[in-house]
Order: sequence, then C-alpha cells, then structure tokens
Amino acid sequence: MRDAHPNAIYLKDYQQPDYWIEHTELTFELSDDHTLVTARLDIVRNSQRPASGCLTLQGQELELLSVALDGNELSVGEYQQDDESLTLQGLAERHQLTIRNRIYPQHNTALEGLYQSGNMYCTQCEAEGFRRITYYLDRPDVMSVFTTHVIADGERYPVLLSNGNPVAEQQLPDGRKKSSWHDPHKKPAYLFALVAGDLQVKQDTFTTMSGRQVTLKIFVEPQNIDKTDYALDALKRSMKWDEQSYGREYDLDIFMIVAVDDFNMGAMENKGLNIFNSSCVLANPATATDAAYQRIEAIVAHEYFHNWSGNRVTCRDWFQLSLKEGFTVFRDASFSADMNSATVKRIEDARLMRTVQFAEDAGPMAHPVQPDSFIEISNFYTVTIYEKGSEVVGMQRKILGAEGFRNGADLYFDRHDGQAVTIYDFTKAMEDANGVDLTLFKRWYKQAGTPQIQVSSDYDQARQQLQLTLTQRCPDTPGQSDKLPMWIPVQLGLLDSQGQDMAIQVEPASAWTAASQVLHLTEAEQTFVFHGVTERPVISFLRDFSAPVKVEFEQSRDELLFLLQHDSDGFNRWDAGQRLMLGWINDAMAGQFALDEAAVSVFRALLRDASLDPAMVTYLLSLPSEAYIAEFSADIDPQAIHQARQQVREALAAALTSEMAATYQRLQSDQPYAPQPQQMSARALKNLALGYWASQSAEGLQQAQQQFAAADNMTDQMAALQALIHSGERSLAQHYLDRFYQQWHNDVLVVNQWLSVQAGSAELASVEFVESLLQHEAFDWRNPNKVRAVIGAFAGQALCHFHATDGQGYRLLADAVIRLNGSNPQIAARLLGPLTKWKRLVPQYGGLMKAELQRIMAQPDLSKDVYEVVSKSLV
Ligand code: 0A1
Ligand code: ZN
Repeated sequence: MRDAHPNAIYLKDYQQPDYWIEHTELTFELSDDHTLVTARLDIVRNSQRPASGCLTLQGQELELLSVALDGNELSVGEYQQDDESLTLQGLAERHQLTIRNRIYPQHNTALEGLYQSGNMYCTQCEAEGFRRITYYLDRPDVMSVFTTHVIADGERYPVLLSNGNPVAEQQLPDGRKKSSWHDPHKKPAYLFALVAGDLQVKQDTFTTMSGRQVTLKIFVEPQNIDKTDYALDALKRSMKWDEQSYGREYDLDIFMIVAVDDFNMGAMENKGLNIFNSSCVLANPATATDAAYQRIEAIVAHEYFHNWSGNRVTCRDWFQLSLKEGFTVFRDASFSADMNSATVKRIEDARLMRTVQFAEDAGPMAHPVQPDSFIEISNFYTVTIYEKGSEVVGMQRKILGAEGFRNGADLYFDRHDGQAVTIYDFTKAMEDANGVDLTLFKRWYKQAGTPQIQVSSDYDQARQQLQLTLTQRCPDTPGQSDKLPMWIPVQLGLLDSQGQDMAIQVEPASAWTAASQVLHLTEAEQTFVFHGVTERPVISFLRDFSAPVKVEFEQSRDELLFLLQHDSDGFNRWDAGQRLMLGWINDAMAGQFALDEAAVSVFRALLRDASLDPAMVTYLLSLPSEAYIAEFSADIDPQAIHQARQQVREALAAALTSEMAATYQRLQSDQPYAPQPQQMSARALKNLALGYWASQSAEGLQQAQQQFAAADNMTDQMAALQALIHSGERSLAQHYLDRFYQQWHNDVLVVNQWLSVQAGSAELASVEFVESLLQHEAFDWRNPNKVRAVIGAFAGQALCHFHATDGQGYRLLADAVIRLNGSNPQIAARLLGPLTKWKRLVPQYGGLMKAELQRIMAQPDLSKDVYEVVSKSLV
C-alpha cells in the first residue's frame, strides 16, 4: 500500500549499485503455513563507485529472522530495516551475507514473488517480485550466479524445479525431498524461478547446431498431459529458427516449461524454466481454437527467444524494458510470419497497433518506448513497450536491409553477451555494423505519440512526373510537446492502369532505397519527384505498414477499390478495403449509407477467388472493429459507431449471402483436424462465411447448429456458437451456450472461453447479464484469466454495453478495480485501460467515465499500480 503520494523514479537518476552479488545460494523450505528462505550472498564492492561501505537491499512483506556477516550473526542494532529495505553499513571489499526470512506463499494473492496456484508453488519475479522472496539487490543490472535448493514434502511435491541444470536430489531423513539446481549463467533476480508440485511431464530432446543434446520438458498438472504436444513442437521449431535466423543456440542441458492456472500475464522467460499461463501453452484439438494454437506458437517462441534477447543480454534498468521486449516481439513476429502467412501476420500486428497502441499514445498513459519515469514498473508492460518497440526494431531492419540488420544483431549479441545494457547499446551495434548514423532515428525511442503523415500528390502528364509532398507532425503527449521530425521509412509503390508496379526513379535519389522500395522521410515537410511516370499512377502508400504512423491521404473510392483488387502488396490490399469500409461506416453515421454494386462485385470476386490465401480473404472481408473505427474518429460516440457498423455489416451480409453459403460449402472438409497453417486458413474463411450466412438465413442458422453438434474441434464448435450468438436469436443462442457448458464444465480453459464469448458479445452482455456471470459458479475473482474473460472482454469488446448511457458499465468496471486493488493490484490497474480514454469520448460518456475514476481515486489504500493510472488519467 502506498504513502500519501508514491514517488516517481527517473531514468536520469540511474546509478550503478555500490556492491555486486557474485554468487547467490538460496535454500527454500516449503511447508503448509509458511516458507523459510535462506539466502547466502557473496557480495563484492563495485570499484566504479565511491567506497560507501553501505548496502541497501530491497525486501517487501518479509519476516526477517536473522542476518549474518561472514558467519557472525548480527544483532538488531547492526542493521537498519523498514517496510521496503534492509541496510548494512561499514562494509569492506567482500563479504558473505546470510539472510534468513519467512514468507507466506499461501496468502499471496498478488501473484508476485512465491505463490500457490492450485496445488503447486510457483514464482513470478519480473519486474520486482524477487524482493518478496528475500532481501536482495532487486535490479536487473545486478547479475549473479545462482544455486538453489528446494526442500518440500516428497509425497505432495515430488517435482522441485529451479533455474539451470539439476545437480543433486536427496531424500532427507524426515521424509522431505531436497533438489538442488545450479545455473552457470549470471542473471538478474527477475529471471529467478522455482516450482514445486505433483506434476506430470512430457519430454523430448533437441540437438543444437553444434551437436549438443538438450532435454526439453513440459510440466503440467496430471489432467493436462494430453495438451502438451503442440507447445513442445512449437518449442523445437523456435529453437531451430533462432539458430537459422540469428545464429543463436541454446546454452543449458535442459529447457523446461511449466503451466500454471493463476498467472498475471501470458508467460515468463525465467532462465531455463519458463512459467506459462496455462491458457498460453495448453492445447488439444477438442479444446483449443486455431487462434489459441497460433497464440501458443507465438508465446512459446517469444519466451524461448528471450534466452538471448533478454537473458544472455539483459536490461540495465527498467527504462530499457523495450530493449528486450521490443526486440523479442520483433523476433517472435518474424518467426510467426515464417511459420504462417507473413501478410496475415502483418495485418494482425497493424490492427493491434492501430487500435490498442494508437489509443494508448493518444491517452493519459502515453509514454515513449524508452520512458523517462514511472511510479510502478508493472504498469509499463504495455503495447507501446512491446508492439511499438517491435515496430521500431522493424523500421531499423527496413532502413538497414535484411543483411545489415542481421550483422547488427550479431554484433549486439557478441558485444554484450553477459551484460546488462541500454537501448542505445542496441542502436549503436546497428550503427557500427553498418557504418550508418542513427542519431535522427533514435527519436523514435524518446518521443511518445503517433506521428501523422499528410500526403499530397500532383501528377504532370506532360513531364511524366509525379510530385509527392509529405508532411509529418506528432501530437503533444503528457509532458512532451513540440516534437521533432522522425525518420520514417515509407515503403511505397506506384500502380499503372493495369495494376502493375511501375519502375521508380526518385529525386532526391538519396531519399530512396531501391531494394526495399523505401522512401526516407526525415524532415517536417519534404517533396519527392518521381520521374518517367508515363501515366497517372495509383499510389500504394506505406506498404507493409512500414512505420507505425497515421496517414492522411485522400484517395477516391475508385482508387481504393483498384488497390483492393490489384496491389502487389497484400497488406495494402487489405488496408484499401478497410479504408473503403471505414468510409461506408462514416456514411452510415451521417445517415447516408448505400452499398454500391461496384464494390459488392469486387468483394464477391474476392470470395470466389480460390487462388487467394483463405486467411487473407477472411481479413479482406472483415469489417474494422468498433475499437478500430473509434481510433479513426475525432470525438468517439460508441453507440453511433456500433449502430453504423451493424448497418454496414447487415448490408454486406445481405448482398453476399449466396456467395457466403457457397464459400462455406466449398471449404467444408473431412480431413481430420490438424493445427496446421493451410487448414487453419481454410477454417478461418469457412467460419467467417458461416457467420455472415447464419445472420441472414434460416438455412445458415441450421448449418451453424449442425456444425456445433458435429464439430470434432473447438475452432468449429466455437465459431458455430458465435454465429448463433451473433444471429440475434437469443433463446437459440442460450440453448447452445447451456449445452456447451454442460459439455465442457470440467475444462477450465474452455469454460473461460465460454465466459469470454458471452461477456464480450454485443447481443448478450448487458450490465445485468455480466453481473450474473460474475455470480456464476465458474467465476473466481482470484484467477486473473477469469477476471479477464469476464471484465476484460466486457469492457474491451462489448463496447455498446460497456458504454451504456446510464454509466452502469463504467460502474461495473470501477467496482471490479476497487475490489482487486487490494488483492491483485497489477490486474486491477490493467483493467482500468478502457476508462482512462474518457477525454476522447463525446462528453455525455466522458463525464460519467471521469466520475468513476474520481470514485476510485477517493478510495483509501490505493496500490501504487492503480494510483499511477488513475492519477495520470485525471490530470
Ligand atoms: N517478460 C514477460 C512478461 C511478464 C512481465 C511481468 C510478469 O509479471 C508481472 C510476467 C510476465 C514476457 O515478455 O513474456
Ligand atoms: Zn517478453
């Protein structure tokens, strides 16, 4: 709990610590009512710092039992202790410090430090959870070699794990079991992990490129052992991919993954012992959707890739969080693009950026990829640090080219192996490996906000010249105004009247990279002249979403339709379609929407075009989400957006019903289910078609019911259920929801999906209905997945109910935040996101949202997490 006003921490105040910890030996004795921790720390003075002789260790909610220096127990007066630290003075060059303390994992509801999930013990130490285990220099620049002993009842906790390699296992005379682990790689405390439980294991091996055998193990609770195959396969593919794409090999004898049900985030890259939210690792065809499989593949890869981008080379301080997260997201995105469709992956990433990240940039929590300050670091595990951070890495690759980027990455890993470094060490490696100056580019790390590019073009037929004038500006964000121009790589193409790409010659030639077809915009305004342009081209701007920016470019609906049909860049084909549909939705909001036949026939042709990747067609035919539409609106009116989108969806569905039915029939398959890219792609389109079809005809509705009953996999069953919900046939939907629950009530992960489709649905999720879900036997406030499935889905997806005009949706969310503030502050603060955007909504809604924020602010004992988000939102 906080002081009156918790203080911010600033990047500019960074200093190295006065002592290092060379070796850390930990002993855990787990018992039912408490855990005893003994920490033996070999500390040595940091020669770079003045000799203060003073060491302050962080610690929270610890019961200190004893402190000994070089084997001599200190008396209470020989150290200072408060709620958050333990200080020793008058220290010499080297000491061995032994600390004993008690902790209470069974009462740990915050899920930071050591806690219980079901019948097992596990840890979560990033970012600052280790200090809830023992007193320590809990900061990422203190890297230590860890040895860990775990002692517990051998019957109930036969599996005892920690980082590194297993070194000894012993049966103690008192019936307890002791397992010892040693991790030879220096690491910061945030990468420490411990697991104890009665777990089953699925095992395999991987031979690295240098021929070493690595044992791979996935540990799960017994009922989940049939859900481990896919993650294990994804892990092997990730290991291979990192060798091939980055030349990086795994470095221990064993790599372990453990699945736990209670987890605040997706997963954690603890050295050699990744701990996963069970929803991000467990899958079998009957219970997991294709989307879940793809998420698992991406997250397994992400955590594995951290072994180099994060663990071997780590962050100097938490302001550098994007050093590991942005780069690792970039790596997992490239991996997913290679495993599946690169275009589809790019579309998905751009959708996330344009909805969630652009919204964050435009809200009160906007921060640069390298923030200058924070109150609670847990609040900075954001789409800006992760996804925008990844985009910033991706732009460097666009600028340097594939080979130059790889050389930069090699230099970065080799130069900084075993170190804790900064974002600028990364860009410096890119500069040094390529002989380029990225000074200007680095503004992407320091300036928050989404740059906006304005495009105007002028074609001169007589001179066969096209002039393109680009201006950029970046809106003010909290604490930052008057921003400087950024270096924006604009990938671009010019289409001739046949839809073919024209050859490009640009002036100034220095602003053009031919190989990657990139124009370099570096000033506030620049004009580029294209020569030899024999006819008026259709401009395909910002191909492949080459920079995370907003574009204002007037193109006619005919031009958009043309791009939708012909652009060689798949991303821009999709984007043209989205812009077209956004135009329709805006027409509908203005009360003047009519679907034009020309557009309908283009969409019809896309549906029929069997040469296209069905997943791509699925995206081409999906309307922008309400959140996406909101991001392109000046004053957000959520009810108007909802109605306009519904009207357009209805019109499109009506116009395409028979094609949708035909597409559905064409994609029916009797192949046995496999979570394999081609099949997934076909199922995506088949199920999109079912959704449209079932919304229009009794026959389609019939088909949805049949698919629900006959499905041998969750993708088809869930899609059928969703089609039934979206059809608006409420009692029919309820009937199938009940059947679904009966069928799956014993499977926690499936029940969570069941909660989430209901809480996120425009058709069902009135405030009253969501309140009834909160009372359901399947709901549990202590489990973050369930809170996300109900409250998160409601506030993030059922926007027409969350924004109920009487403010009851906001009240429901605020009540949840207040309730969770004490038990799980991280989750409480994360849920707040939707309320923080209040200034962007029309006042009718914004005022009610603000009032709920004020109500939260007035609560006693706000956690740092919630205090930071609410106080910044009310400024
Ligand atoms: N480093 C992890 C994310 C993570 C962060 C914090 C956590 O607990 C508060 C847990 C996980 C990743 O990027 O996957
Ligand atoms: Zn990560």
